[in-house]
This record gives sequence, structure tokens and C-alpha cells, in this order.
Amino acid sequence: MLAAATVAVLGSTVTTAGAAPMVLPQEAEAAAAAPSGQPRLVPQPASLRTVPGDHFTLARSARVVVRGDGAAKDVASYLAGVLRRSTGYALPVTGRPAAGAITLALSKGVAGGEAYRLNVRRGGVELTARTAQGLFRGVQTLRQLFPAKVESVGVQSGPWVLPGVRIADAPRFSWRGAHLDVSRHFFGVNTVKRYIDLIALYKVNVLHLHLSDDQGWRITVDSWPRLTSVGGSTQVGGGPGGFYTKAAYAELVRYASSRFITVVPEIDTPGHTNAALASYAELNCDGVAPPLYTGIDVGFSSLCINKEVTYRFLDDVTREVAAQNPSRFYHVGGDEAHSTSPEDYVTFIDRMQGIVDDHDRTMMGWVDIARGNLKPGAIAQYWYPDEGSAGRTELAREATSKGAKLVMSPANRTYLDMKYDPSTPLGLSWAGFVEVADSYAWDPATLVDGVGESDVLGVEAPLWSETLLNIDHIEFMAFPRLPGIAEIGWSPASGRSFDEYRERLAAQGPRWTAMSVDFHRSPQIPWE
Ligand code: IFG
Repeated sequence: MLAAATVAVLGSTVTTAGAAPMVLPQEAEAAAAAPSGQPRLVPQPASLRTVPGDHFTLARSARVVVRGDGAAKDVASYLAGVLRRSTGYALPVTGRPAAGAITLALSKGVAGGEAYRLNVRRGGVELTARTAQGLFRGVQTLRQLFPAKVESVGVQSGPWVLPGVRIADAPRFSWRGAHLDVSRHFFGVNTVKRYIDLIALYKVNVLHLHLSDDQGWRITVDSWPRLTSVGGSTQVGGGPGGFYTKAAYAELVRYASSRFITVVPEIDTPGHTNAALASYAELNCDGVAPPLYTGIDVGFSSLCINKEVTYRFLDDVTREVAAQNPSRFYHVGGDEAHSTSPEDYVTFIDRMQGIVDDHDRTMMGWVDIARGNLKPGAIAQYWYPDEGSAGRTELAREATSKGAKLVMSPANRTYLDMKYDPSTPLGLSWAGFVEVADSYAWDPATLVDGVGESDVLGVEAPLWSETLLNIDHIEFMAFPRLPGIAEIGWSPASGRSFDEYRERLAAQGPRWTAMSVDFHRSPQIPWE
């Protein structure tokens, strides 16, 4: 006996082998199971109104209509690709209006680079934005209005019914980042592409790649080839490491750009430099190259601040890395320079600021760079805990006092490499245990005394890879915490509560299952 719901579904569109689908009378359509309750979206849109009864059923014959430039057409093709894969529908992309279509349109009537409007009505879906980027952000919301099985790689049975909604949305912060450490353990292009696809689901718009450290140098610099041939030859634990050729790195930047994600490169200096020092003896003050390092200590390395070759090296590296990264932000690291004297550190940051300027980039660094003489417009990334003895909130205030803007990454809130709890097999715990509630219950504009909304560009979730070997490890540590941090970056702060959020987050579980995401089943979330 078919369940009532199934009968209702079958009743809406009856197809026989080979025949064109025969759509039954309107009332049969109405019988299609209408989604119940409030849509559960992450990030929460700025404005969401449901219109019960106005639900839309995607017909097999539906089209994706796009009105706009080539970039808009690319977004339409991206959406069609996602939907074709799981519905099995042809979903042709066309410029000609059609009934029952999903229409993407550029419109000057929408204000903001990432803003969009999304209206789902019985007669069709309309997504409008000023830019293709806005359309892309809206597509992530549209995906979440479909049942979770829309994210499956294989064809699933319908019906594909969307709730009637009126959404007007735009981000609170412009910087919503995910950081990935590819130095401690190297991750190939396909792993990084997978992470790009996953962070794009939550409207993340920056991927900060930590490309060099004590254990590995991962990006090609033709003028200093041993950085990769020697410095890229190992990793934590002694494995083969690896590095991105210029072609591979260009593919990563292209792929991220197709998801409207800006790649920000980090070459960590003056500390965290053993891989470079091991590759070139002349970079060391004593002219002797240390051995490659495969442990997980920090703070033991430093470039030689008073040697001119250091600055020729950095100029060459900055030129070649900047050429591989269209982003105007260049991250110089600056953290844990425990083997650089305080005076030398200031000298170094000042010279590094000049080199970054020479290559037409804006300097970014971990908040420790506040001890240098920053140029207005520099970006300081606050990473220390926001409380307790390890807190260094005075550096955040020092940075803003020098005209820098902040990206907030407090370790006890956003470090995705922190264990969820003592039983977590992966990760570290120096900043404490960080469960989903800890990563959600904070706000970047009120976290640090003396730091307000106007000082903050946004948020970023770092994922350090001392203990991570592959994409499953990355997914396990990033999910379910990353979406909440992305929401803090995108959604209004008003009314935010973990009790409300946890119910909404639970609805992401079946979507991650459909995508084979290896996520942590946090006991704090009422998974379905
Ligand atoms: N601190 C170090 C990272 C990494 C991290 C692991 C920063 C800015 C601890 N620096 O976080 O290199 O080792 O949680």
C-alpha cells in the first residue's frame, strides 16, 4: 500500500515509459506535499517571510531562465548543474522567459554587491541581484529551500516542492573567511576544491591559504626553486609533503573565483620559517641551513632580520606570490616570532610593509603585527582567545589605534582544529574545547572591549592541520562549526540564540549526509 504522501506525489505528475509527462489538473499539483513550517536556512537571511500555499513545484519540463551578463549565465549554469544531478531533469538554461521557471536576473533595483532577493511563488522562482556574486549567494539559499536530497549526486525521486517565500538578504560583514593550513600537512587541488564547494554553501567569500610554515613551503617561487623542491618535500610526521605548481595554484584560484571566493595567500614571516631556512643556507644568520622539521613545535625559527639577502628573498617571494593571487590582500603571518627580538620584529614588520606596498597589495597579518608601524588600511587578524591568561586583546586595540581593521578569529571560538571535547580523536586543545555552542555564542562587534562594529571587517575560521591528514579530517573538524561562524559573518546579530540556531542547524545534517560530508554528530544538536 503506497503511503498517502507517496500517492499524493505520484498523483501530481504521472509518467509512463517514453511518453511525455502528463501533468494532472491544478488541484492534483496542489496535492503535492507542501513543505511544512518555516524554512530552516543557514545563514539566516536578513528578511524572510513565508507565504503558505504559494509553494512551487519544479516540473520536469522546467527551465532556468537568466537575464544578465556572462557571469550571471555562469551562475545559472552552476545552479542547473546542481539540480540536474539530483532531479534528473534537463533544466535547460535559456534567456527566454518561461512559465514555471527558475529565473535569475541582474537588476539595479537591488543594493549591494552580495545582496539578493529571492521570491518563490506557485508560478515560478525569481532570484534577483545587482551582481552575479549576489545571484551566487542567493543560489545557496535557493538550494536549501529544496529537500535535502537535492544535494545527492545520484538522481532522486521528486516531487521537488519549494515553500512560498519572500526573501531580501545581504551580509552584515564583508569578510567571511575560512582558513586552511596546507603547510603542516599538504592537501592537493581536489581536496581544496572540495573544501571550496563546502564553504561556498554557507556564503563564505574568502579562503585564506596558509602556504608556508616550519614544516612545509607549498607554493612555487621560480626565483627560489628550492623552497618547493626542498622546503615542500615533507610535512608533519615525515610524509612526502608536496606543493602547488603555478598551474595547479592558478586552477585553485580560478575554481575559488567561480564560487565568488577570494583566495588570500599567507607567507608566514619572520617566524614559522624553518622550511625556507632549511632550503637556503644564506637565509640563516649563521649561514647554516637547519634540517627539515616534521614535528609540531612553534616559535623556534626566524628569518635573519639584519641580512639584506632576507629582503631580496622576501621581495622576490612577494612579487611571485602576488602575481599568482589577484586578491589585493597579502598575509605576512607575523605570529609566534619567539625567536625574533622585539626590536628586530618591529624592524621586520616595517620593512615587510614596504615590500607589500611595492607589490601593490594591502598587508594583512596575525594581530601581532600591531607591534609594528602599520599603514592605515592594514588588516590585523585577532587569533588569541578572547579571555583568560592567553588573551591578548590589547593587541586588537593597538591595531585599531594604528588604523588597521580587524578580522576576528578568536581561537576559543573559531579555531576549527580545537577538539570538540576530550574524546575528539583529531585536533588540539591549547585554546580549550570548542563545541558548536562555543563557536556560535559570540559576536565580533562586542567580544573585545574597545573594539566595535566599525573596527571589524568580519570573521574567519582557521583550520590548522597539525593533526589532519585528508578531506574527511577537514570535514569532521569544520562541520558542524563552520556554518555557525559563517552565519555570524552574514546574518544580523539581533535575536541570535543558540537554542533557535541548533534547530535550524539540525536540518543541515541530512544535506551533509546527501553530500557524504563526514561531519561530527555533536550531542548539542537535535539531528534528524
Ligand atoms: N598557533 C599557531 C598556528 C597553529 C595553531 C594551532 C596561530 C596564528 C596555534 N599560530 O594560530 O601555527 O600551530 O592551533
